[in-house]
Amino acid sequence: MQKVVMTGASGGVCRQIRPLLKGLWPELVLSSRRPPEDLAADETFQAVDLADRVAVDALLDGADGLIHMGGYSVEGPWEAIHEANIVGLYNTFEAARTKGVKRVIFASSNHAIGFYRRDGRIDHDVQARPDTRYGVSKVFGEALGSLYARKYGVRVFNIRIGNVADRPADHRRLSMWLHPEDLVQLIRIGLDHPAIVDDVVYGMSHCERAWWDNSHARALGYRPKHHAEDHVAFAMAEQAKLPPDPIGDQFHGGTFCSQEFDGGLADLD
Ligand code: 15L
Repeated sequence: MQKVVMTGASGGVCRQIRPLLKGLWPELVLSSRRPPEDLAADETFQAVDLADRVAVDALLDGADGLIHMGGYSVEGPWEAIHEANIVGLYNTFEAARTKGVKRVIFASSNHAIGFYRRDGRIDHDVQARPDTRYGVSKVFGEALGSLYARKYGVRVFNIRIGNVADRPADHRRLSMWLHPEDLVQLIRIGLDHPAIVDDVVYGMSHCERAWWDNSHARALGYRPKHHAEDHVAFAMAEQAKLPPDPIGDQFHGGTFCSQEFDGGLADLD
C-alpha cells in the first residue's frame, strides 16, 4: 500500500487512531467534511462530502487502500442516514471501483446485529438483526462490499465495531470494547492479508465476557493486546450512574434497541 485514504477523519474513532497510523504507509490522506480540530502539520487533509460523487472520485484518485470510517455514526432521521450511509457509501464504493482501489476497510457496527440476545453467542456468519435505521445502513454497507468484491474485485474487510475507547465505558462495553491499538491491528490485517475477499470480523479487544465468537479474526492473525477485564472496576462504576434499561439490557445493541421500541417481538429467542 502506497497511498491510503481514511474518511471520517474528524470523528471520534479516527481521533483515537490517527496518531497510531502515522508512518504506516508512504501516504495517508485524511478526509471528512470539516478538518479535525487537532489536525497536525504533518497530516494531509482533503475536505469531502461523501454525497458529492465528483469529490469522492478526486479523493480516491491514486489510492490503493481506503479506511472508510465516514458517515452517520449513531441512530438518526432516515434522511440523514440515507444521505451519508446509503448514497454516500454507494458513491464511495463506486469511486473505489473506478479508481482501482484494491482494499476497503468498512467500519460496520455491532448495531448490524444489535437485536441478538446477550445470553447467546454468535459468530460472524449469523443473519443480520439491525437494531436501528443506522444498523440497517451497516447491513447495507456489508452487502454492498460483498457485491463490489465478488463482481468487481474490490476486496473488502468489514469490521463490526463494538465501542472504541481507552477503556470499556460501562457493563455492556465489557463485552464489546475495542482499544484503538487493537483496531489498528485489524485495519492492517484488512489491508494486507492475502485471503481477504468480503470478510466480516468483530471489532473487539480481548473481552472475556464477549457475546461474539471472533475466531474468524483470529484465523486471519488477529491477536488483541488489551483485556476488558483489566477495567471492570471502572466500567461498573460508570454503569452504576446509568438508569436501568429493561429492553436494551437484554440485547447486544443496548440503548439502540430500546430507542423507539414499541410493541416489538423482543421476547423471541
Ligand atoms: C456505534 O456503532 C456508534 O458509532 C458508537 O457511537 C457507539 O454508540 C457504539 O456503536 C456502541 O454501540 O457503543
